[in-house]
Amino acid sequence: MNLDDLKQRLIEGDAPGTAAMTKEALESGLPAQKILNEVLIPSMGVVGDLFEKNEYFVPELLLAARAMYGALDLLRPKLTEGDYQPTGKAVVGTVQGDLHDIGKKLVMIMLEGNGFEVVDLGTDVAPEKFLEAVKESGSRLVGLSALLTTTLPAMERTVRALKEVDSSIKVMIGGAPVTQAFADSIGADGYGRDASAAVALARQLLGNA
Ligand code: B1M
Repeated sequence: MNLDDLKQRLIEGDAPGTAAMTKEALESGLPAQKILNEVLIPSMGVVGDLFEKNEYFVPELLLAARAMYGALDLLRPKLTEGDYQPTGKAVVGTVQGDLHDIGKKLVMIMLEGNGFEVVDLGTDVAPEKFLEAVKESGSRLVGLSALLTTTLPAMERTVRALKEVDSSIKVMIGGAPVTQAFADSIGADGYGRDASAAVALARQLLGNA
Protein backbone atom coordinates (compact mmCIF):
# COMPACT_ATOMS: atom_id res chain seq x y z
CA MET A 1 0.00 0.00 0.00
CA ASN A 2 1.03 3.61 -0.46
CA LEU A 3 2.09 4.96 2.92
CA ASP A 4 2.20 8.50 1.55
CA ASP A 5 -1.62 8.36 1.36
CA LEU A 6 -1.81 7.50 5.05
CA LYS A 7 0.60 10.31 5.83
CA GLN A 8 -1.57 12.75 3.87
CA ARG A 9 -4.80 11.59 5.59
CA LEU A 10 -3.26 12.30 9.00
CA ILE A 11 -1.76 15.63 7.96
CA GLU A 12 -5.22 16.65 6.70
CA GLY A 13 -6.82 15.55 9.98
CA ASP A 14 -9.08 13.07 8.21
CA ALA A 15 -9.87 10.72 11.12
CA PRO A 16 -11.95 8.11 9.21
CA GLY A 17 -9.41 8.04 6.37
CA THR A 18 -6.47 7.74 8.77
CA ALA A 19 -8.17 4.90 10.64
CA ALA A 20 -9.08 3.04 7.45
CA MET A 21 -5.57 3.30 6.04
CA THR A 22 -3.90 2.39 9.35
CA LYS A 23 -6.10 -0.72 9.44
CA GLU A 24 -5.15 -1.50 5.85
CA ALA A 25 -1.44 -1.05 6.64
CA LEU A 26 -1.70 -3.44 9.60
CA GLU A 27 -3.64 -5.97 7.52
CA SER A 28 -0.99 -5.82 4.81
CA GLY A 29 1.49 -7.08 7.43
CA LEU A 30 3.37 -3.87 8.21
CA PRO A 31 4.64 -3.85 11.79
CA ALA A 32 2.86 -1.39 14.10
CA GLN A 33 6.19 0.13 15.19
CA LYS A 34 7.07 0.88 11.58
CA ILE A 35 3.69 2.52 10.90
CA LEU A 36 4.13 4.59 14.05
CA ASN A 37 7.75 5.63 13.66
CA GLU A 38 7.93 6.02 9.89
CA VAL A 39 4.48 7.38 9.08
CA LEU A 40 2.38 8.67 11.97
CA ILE A 41 4.98 10.46 14.14
CA PRO A 42 6.66 12.17 11.15
CA SER A 43 3.20 13.29 9.94
CA MET A 44 2.57 15.05 13.25
CA GLY A 45 5.93 16.75 12.67
CA VAL A 46 4.69 18.02 9.30
CA VAL A 47 1.52 19.32 10.99
CA GLY A 48 3.75 21.21 13.44
CA ASP A 49 5.81 22.67 10.58
CA LEU A 50 2.66 23.86 8.80
CA PHE A 51 1.53 25.48 12.04
CA GLU A 52 4.86 27.23 12.39
CA LYS A 53 4.54 28.57 8.83
CA ASN A 54 1.04 29.90 9.64
CA GLU A 55 -0.50 27.55 7.11
CA TYR A 56 -2.23 25.59 9.88
CA PHE A 57 -3.92 26.94 13.00
CA VAL A 58 -5.12 25.37 16.26
CA PRO A 59 -8.26 23.75 14.73
CA GLU A 60 -6.08 21.87 12.21
CA LEU A 61 -3.79 20.71 15.04
CA LEU A 62 -6.83 19.42 16.90
CA LEU A 63 -8.12 17.55 13.86
CA ALA A 64 -4.72 15.92 13.33
CA ALA A 65 -4.56 15.01 17.03
CA ARG A 66 -7.99 13.37 16.82
CA ALA A 67 -6.93 11.36 13.75
CA MET A 68 -3.69 10.34 15.52
CA TYR A 69 -5.68 9.15 18.54
CA GLY A 70 -7.81 6.90 16.31
CA ALA A 71 -4.70 5.42 14.70
CA LEU A 72 -3.06 4.82 18.09
CA ASP A 73 -6.15 2.94 19.28
CA LEU A 74 -5.78 0.60 16.31
CA LEU A 75 -2.03 0.13 16.87
CA ARG A 76 -2.30 -0.33 20.64
CA PRO A 77 -2.96 -4.11 20.65
CA LYS A 78 0.00 -4.70 18.34
CA LEU A 79 2.33 -2.39 20.25
CA THR A 80 1.57 -4.16 23.50
CA GLU A 81 1.72 -7.76 22.28
CA GLY A 82 3.89 -10.02 24.40
CA ASP A 83 4.01 -12.15 27.45
CA TYR A 84 5.23 -9.74 30.08
CA GLN A 85 5.45 -10.16 33.82
CA PRO A 86 4.22 -7.31 36.03
CA THR A 87 7.11 -4.88 36.16
CA GLY A 88 6.14 -1.97 38.37
CA LYS A 89 3.89 1.00 38.81
CA ALA A 90 4.21 4.49 37.35
CA VAL A 91 2.33 7.77 37.69
CA VAL A 92 2.40 9.80 34.48
CA GLY A 93 1.11 13.20 33.43
CA THR A 94 1.71 16.25 31.29
CA VAL A 95 2.95 19.13 33.42
CA GLN A 96 1.00 22.21 34.49
CA GLY A 97 0.03 24.57 31.68
CA ASP A 98 0.57 21.99 28.95
CA LEU A 99 -2.30 20.31 27.08
CA HIS A 100 -0.32 18.04 24.73
CA ASP A 101 -0.91 14.37 25.45
CA ILE A 102 -0.24 12.23 22.40
CA GLY A 103 3.39 11.56 23.35
CA LYS A 104 2.33 10.78 26.91
CA LYS A 105 -0.33 8.41 25.61
CA LEU A 106 2.32 6.59 23.58
CA VAL A 107 4.59 6.33 26.61
CA MET A 108 1.64 4.90 28.58
CA ILE A 109 0.80 2.37 25.88
CA MET A 110 4.39 1.15 25.81
CA LEU A 111 4.71 1.03 29.60
CA GLU A 112 1.44 -0.90 29.96
CA GLY A 113 2.51 -3.22 27.18
CA ASN A 114 5.64 -3.96 29.15
CA GLY A 115 3.82 -4.88 32.32
CA PHE A 116 3.66 -1.55 34.12
CA GLU A 117 0.54 -0.46 35.93
CA VAL A 118 0.08 3.18 34.94
CA VAL A 119 -1.83 5.90 36.77
CA ASP A 120 -2.63 8.57 34.17
CA LEU A 121 -3.13 12.04 35.60
CA GLY A 122 -3.93 13.58 32.22
CA THR A 123 -2.73 16.99 31.13
CA ASP A 124 -2.11 20.35 32.85
CA VAL A 125 -1.19 18.57 36.07
CA ALA A 126 -0.09 20.69 39.04
CA PRO A 127 2.87 19.50 41.16
CA GLU A 128 0.54 18.87 44.13
CA LYS A 129 -1.51 16.44 42.02
CA PHE A 130 1.60 14.39 41.27
CA LEU A 131 2.41 14.36 45.00
CA GLU A 132 -1.11 13.21 45.87
CA ALA A 133 -1.07 10.47 43.24
CA VAL A 134 2.30 9.14 44.42
CA LYS A 135 0.99 9.01 47.98
CA GLU A 136 -2.27 7.30 46.99
CA SER A 137 -0.80 4.78 44.56
CA GLY A 138 2.44 3.99 46.37
CA SER A 139 4.24 4.32 43.03
CA ARG A 140 8.01 4.91 43.22
CA LEU A 141 8.22 6.18 39.64
CA VAL A 142 6.82 9.35 38.08
CA GLY A 143 6.90 10.25 34.38
CA LEU A 144 6.52 13.87 33.28
CA SER A 145 5.83 15.02 29.74
CA ALA A 146 6.11 18.57 28.32
CA LEU A 147 5.83 19.80 24.73
CA LEU A 148 6.19 23.54 25.22
CA THR A 149 9.36 25.41 26.06
CA THR A 150 7.14 27.60 28.26
CA THR A 151 6.14 24.63 30.44
CA LEU A 152 9.70 23.43 31.12
CA PRO A 153 9.78 25.53 34.33
CA ALA A 154 6.64 23.66 35.50
CA MET A 155 8.54 20.43 34.91
CA GLU A 156 11.37 21.72 37.07
CA ARG A 157 8.91 22.77 39.82
CA THR A 158 7.32 19.32 39.76
CA VAL A 159 10.64 17.50 40.04
CA ARG A 160 11.66 19.75 42.91
CA ALA A 161 8.34 19.22 44.75
CA LEU A 162 8.58 15.42 44.40
CA LYS A 163 12.21 15.26 45.48
CA GLU A 164 11.56 17.53 48.47
CA VAL A 165 8.93 15.12 49.77
CA ASP A 166 10.94 11.98 49.08
CA SER A 167 14.32 12.12 47.35
CA SER A 168 14.17 8.39 46.57
CA ILE A 169 11.17 8.78 44.20
CA LYS A 170 12.42 8.31 40.66
CA VAL A 171 11.39 10.92 38.12
CA MET A 172 11.79 10.50 34.38
CA ILE A 173 11.00 13.21 31.89
CA GLY A 174 10.44 13.54 28.15
CA GLY A 175 8.86 15.56 25.36
CA ALA A 176 10.10 17.45 22.31
CA PRO A 177 11.86 20.36 24.08
CA VAL A 178 13.42 18.13 26.75
CA THR A 179 17.06 17.04 26.62
CA GLN A 180 19.40 14.99 28.78
CA ALA A 181 21.19 18.20 29.76
CA PHE A 182 17.90 19.71 30.91
CA ALA A 183 17.08 16.55 32.88
CA ASP A 184 20.46 16.76 34.59
CA SER A 185 20.05 20.45 35.32
CA ILE A 186 16.70 20.01 37.13
CA GLY A 187 17.67 16.89 39.06
CA ALA A 188 15.44 14.42 37.17
CA ASP A 189 16.61 10.80 37.26
CA GLY A 190 16.46 10.32 33.53
CA TYR A 191 15.30 11.48 30.12
CA GLY A 192 13.51 9.31 27.56
CA ARG A 193 13.94 10.40 23.96
CA ASP A 194 10.90 8.38 22.86
CA ALA A 195 8.37 5.92 24.24
CA SER A 196 10.64 2.87 23.87
CA ALA A 197 13.49 4.67 25.62
CA ALA A 198 11.03 5.59 28.38
CA VAL A 199 10.28 1.89 28.99
CA ALA A 200 13.97 0.96 29.19
CA LEU A 201 14.57 3.88 31.53
CA ALA A 202 11.58 3.01 33.73
CA ARG A 203 12.90 -0.55 34.09
CA GLN A 204 16.37 0.71 34.91
CA LEU A 205 15.12 3.24 37.46
CA LEU A 206 13.07 0.60 39.27
CA GLY A 207 15.96 -1.86 39.17
CA ASN A 208 14.26 -4.22 36.67
CA ALA A 209 16.64 -3.62 33.76
CO1 B1M B 1 0.88 22.36 20.00
N1 B1M B 1 2.71 23.03 19.81
N2 B1M B 1 0.33 24.04 20.82
N3 B1M B 1 -0.89 21.59 19.98
N4 B1M B 1 1.57 20.99 18.87
C1 B1M B 1 3.72 22.08 19.32
C2 B1M B 1 4.37 21.33 20.48
C3 B1M B 1 4.72 23.06 18.56
C4 B1M B 1 6.18 22.53 18.49
C5 B1M B 1 4.16 23.39 17.16
C6 B1M B 1 5.06 24.30 16.37
O1 B1M B 1 5.03 25.48 16.56
N5 B1M B 1 5.88 23.74 15.50
C7 B1M B 1 4.58 24.37 19.43
C8 B1M B 1 5.53 24.50 20.63
C9 B1M B 1 6.64 25.49 20.42
C10 B1M B 1 7.55 25.54 21.59
O2 B1M B 1 7.17 25.61 22.71
N6 B1M B 1 8.83 25.50 21.28
C11 B1M B 1 3.12 24.28 19.86
C12 B1M B 1 2.34 25.40 20.29
C13 B1M B 1 3.00 26.76 20.16
C14 B1M B 1 1.02 25.27 20.79
C15 B1M B 1 0.09 26.37 21.32
C16 B1M B 1 0.75 27.45 22.19
C17 B1M B 1 -0.62 26.98 20.07
C18 B1M B 1 -1.55 28.13 20.36
O3 B1M B 1 -2.53 28.00 21.06
N7 B1M B 1 -1.18 29.25 19.79
C19 B1M B 1 -0.97 25.56 22.13
C20 B1M B 1 -0.56 25.35 23.59
C21 B1M B 1 -1.67 24.72 24.40
C22 B1M B 1 -1.15 24.26 25.75
O4 B1M B 1 -0.60 23.18 25.86
N8 B1M B 1 -1.34 25.09 26.77
C23 B1M B 1 -0.90 24.24 21.40
C24 B1M B 1 -1.98 23.37 21.30
C25 B1M B 1 -1.98 22.16 20.63
C26 B1M B 1 -3.23 21.29 20.49
C27 B1M B 1 -4.01 21.18 21.80
C28 B1M B 1 -4.13 21.91 19.43
C29 B1M B 1 -2.62 19.94 19.93
C30 B1M B 1 -2.40 18.85 21.03
C31 B1M B 1 -3.55 17.87 21.11
C32 B1M B 1 -3.20 16.72 22.02
O5 B1M B 1 -2.08 16.42 22.36
N9 B1M B 1 -4.25 16.05 22.43
C33 B1M B 1 -1.24 20.39 19.45
C34 B1M B 1 -0.41 19.58 18.61
C35 B1M B 1 -1.03 18.35 18.00
C36 B1M B 1 0.96 19.91 18.35
C37 B1M B 1 1.97 19.19 17.42
C38 B1M B 1 1.58 19.53 15.99
C39 B1M B 1 2.08 17.69 17.53
C40 B1M B 1 2.43 17.16 18.93
C41 B1M B 1 2.40 15.65 18.90
O6 B1M B 1 1.41 15.06 19.28
N10 B1M B 1 3.47 15.00 18.37
C42 B1M B 1 3.34 19.85 17.89
C43 B1M B 1 4.37 19.93 16.79
C44 B1M B 1 5.46 18.88 16.93
O7 B1M B 1 5.58 18.17 17.90
N11 B1M B 1 6.32 18.82 15.93
C45 B1M B 1 2.89 21.07 18.61
C46 B1M B 1 3.53 13.54 18.21
C47 B1M B 1 3.99 12.87 19.51
C48 B1M B 1 4.02 11.37 19.32
O8 B1M B 1 5.29 13.34 19.79
O9 B1M B 1 4.58 14.50 21.92
O10 B1M B 1 6.94 14.77 20.99
P1 B1M B 1 5.74 13.93 21.19
O11 B1M B 1 6.16 12.62 22.04
C49 B1M B 1 7.26 11.83 21.72
C50 B1M B 1 8.56 12.25 22.45
O12 B1M B 1 8.65 13.65 22.70
C51 B1M B 1 8.57 11.39 23.67
O13 B1M B 1 7.94 10.18 23.26
C52 B1M B 1 6.94 10.46 22.28
C53 B1M B 1 6.97 9.33 21.27
O14 B1M B 1 8.16 9.25 20.59
N12 B1M B 1 7.90 11.81 24.91
C54 B1M B 1 8.31 11.27 26.10
C55 B1M B 1 6.86 12.62 25.16
N13 B1M B 1 6.58 12.64 26.45
C56 B1M B 1 7.46 11.81 27.07
C57 B1M B 1 7.59 11.46 28.42
C58 B1M B 1 8.63 10.56 28.75
C59 B1M B 1 9.47 10.05 27.78
C60 B1M B 1 9.33 10.38 26.45
O15 B1M B 1 8.84 10.13 30.00
C61 B1M B 1 7.88 10.42 30.99
